[in-house]
Amino acid sequence: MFDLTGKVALITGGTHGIGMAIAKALAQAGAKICVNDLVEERLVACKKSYAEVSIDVFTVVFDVTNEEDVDKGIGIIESKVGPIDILVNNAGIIKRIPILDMPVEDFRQVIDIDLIAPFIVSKRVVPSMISRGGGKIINMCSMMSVYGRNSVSAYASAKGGLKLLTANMCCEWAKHNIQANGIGPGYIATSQTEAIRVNGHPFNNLVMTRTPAGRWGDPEDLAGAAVFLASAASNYVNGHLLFVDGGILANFGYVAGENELAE
Ligand code: NAP
Ligand code: GCO
Repeated sequence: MFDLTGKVALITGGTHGIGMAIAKALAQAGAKICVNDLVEERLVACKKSYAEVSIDVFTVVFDVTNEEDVDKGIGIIESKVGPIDILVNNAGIIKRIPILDMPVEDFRQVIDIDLIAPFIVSKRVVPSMISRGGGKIINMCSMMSVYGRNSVSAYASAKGGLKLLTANMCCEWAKHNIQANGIGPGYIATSQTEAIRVNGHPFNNLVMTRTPAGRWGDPEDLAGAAVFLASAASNYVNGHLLFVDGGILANFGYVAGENELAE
């Protein structure tokens, strides 16, 4: 039930980080992998990394926020590889700026990429899924789909919206045997979190103490959840947000030493 042989998967922004880890996992389960990026050079560079694990990745340049670009890019995939069975809306950015200091253009850019782009790409891919009897959509949500924190208002607004866009995809497309679910990673060691992960950074200390697993997540920690939500194993799972977070959302406070909080 976890076999993806014969399936075509598009992972947006899959040239590194979480997207690449998920793409490699879907490939290991049998899927043919397609990734896009904004920049050709990054696609050329990622091919080498995929080839190191014997994955012949199909790459295409398009901006997920541009409807025309998306239409062309998906058209290239459909003609060169085949219709998309699994769509992972992974591409995303974050801007950590307090509300009062944040230019509206910055807020809008995060919403465009993290929320409106999954709408645009899904809208382009789903008609073919419907005509072929079904498909899988995985939206890359976040802990910030359910929590805010200082300085990430745009990101949390986008990821919160993406959680409910996922629910609406479920409501509208379940009858076509399309399952749309989200993955909510905890704090994962990628370029997105580099700035807050340096040793001694207060946020690094917070993550290390608040996460029961006692570590930052690796992109590969998300692989199993992605294969599950991309496969027949999740055919009755829909509109769900699956957190993969080392237990942080289950933890109200600090995980202090064994007995410090015992009495
Ligand atoms: P990342 O390393 O920054 O990767 C993001 C990818 O999205 C990059 O390949 C980037 O391409 C691509 N991208 C950005 N804007 C794009 C656009 N307009 N068109 C096409 N591609 C675009 O980040 P990550 O940590 O792997 O995150 C991947 C996803 O997981 C994001 O949605 C993020 O919000 C989410 N997430 C991350 C964490 C975490 O702790 N890292 C936790 C929860 C959720 P370029 O490199 O060319 O810019
Ligand atoms: C931040 C982090 C988080 C993580 C992730 C948590 O600045 O708080 O970047 O947003 O990336 O989204 O799920």
